[in-house]
Amino acid sequence: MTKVSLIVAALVPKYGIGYKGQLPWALKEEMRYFRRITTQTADKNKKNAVVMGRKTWESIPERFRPLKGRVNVVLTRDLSAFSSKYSEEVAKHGNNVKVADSLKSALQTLDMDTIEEVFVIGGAELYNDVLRATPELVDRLLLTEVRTEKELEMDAFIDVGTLWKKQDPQVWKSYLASKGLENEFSQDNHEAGFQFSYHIYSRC
Ligand code: FOL
Repeated sequence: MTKVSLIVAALVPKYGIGYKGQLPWALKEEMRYFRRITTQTADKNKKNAVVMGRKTWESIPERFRPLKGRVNVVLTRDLSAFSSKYSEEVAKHGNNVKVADSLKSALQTLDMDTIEEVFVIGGAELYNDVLRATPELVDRLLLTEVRTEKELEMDAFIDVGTLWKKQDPQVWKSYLASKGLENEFSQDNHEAGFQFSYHIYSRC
């Protein structure tokens, strides 16, 4: 079965990722990293896919939805409710939006001859389900560690567990280089009262 990369930005040490259905911050450079990493391919004839839960789809501003240049797969338990609610968006973007009721069926839906990398992009329910139930489907975690002095309210957390080990910065650098993104991003970033750094975790 196709493997996936999980990409997430989380506030350490509690791994908070969201509040009231939205990201707890607006970090332009971090969002650029998300967009570039999930869009860029080594093979120009292929696209990447982003798999997300229904609430994450709804959290993305309409003007950015579906995420462009990527095949979007939305997971929902109620396929017909989603299809009727978003029929226009889905019709307009035909091939770029797919709906599935589980990660496994999402992966079966994708034509992997034309897809380079599949990213799981959240939210908390999907991340935690995948990490608990099918960690073997996950090749790597692309985890942005976010730090701040601010008192932030959070109501969504990821449970990384003990199965994952942070790799040396070299591993992150070679992953970026494999996409032609070397030197585009620095490890140590500061924006709007937040500090953030990019990491790759692999299974122990
Ligand atoms: N992973 C990381 N590292 N950072 C994130 O912010 C993140 N966010 C999600 C999943 N994984 C993440 C889910 N939330 C957009 C909005 C919310 C969102 C994911 C994507 C979005 O609008 N993206 C546009 C870029 C918008 C812009 O340039 O401001 C895109 O094209 O990717």
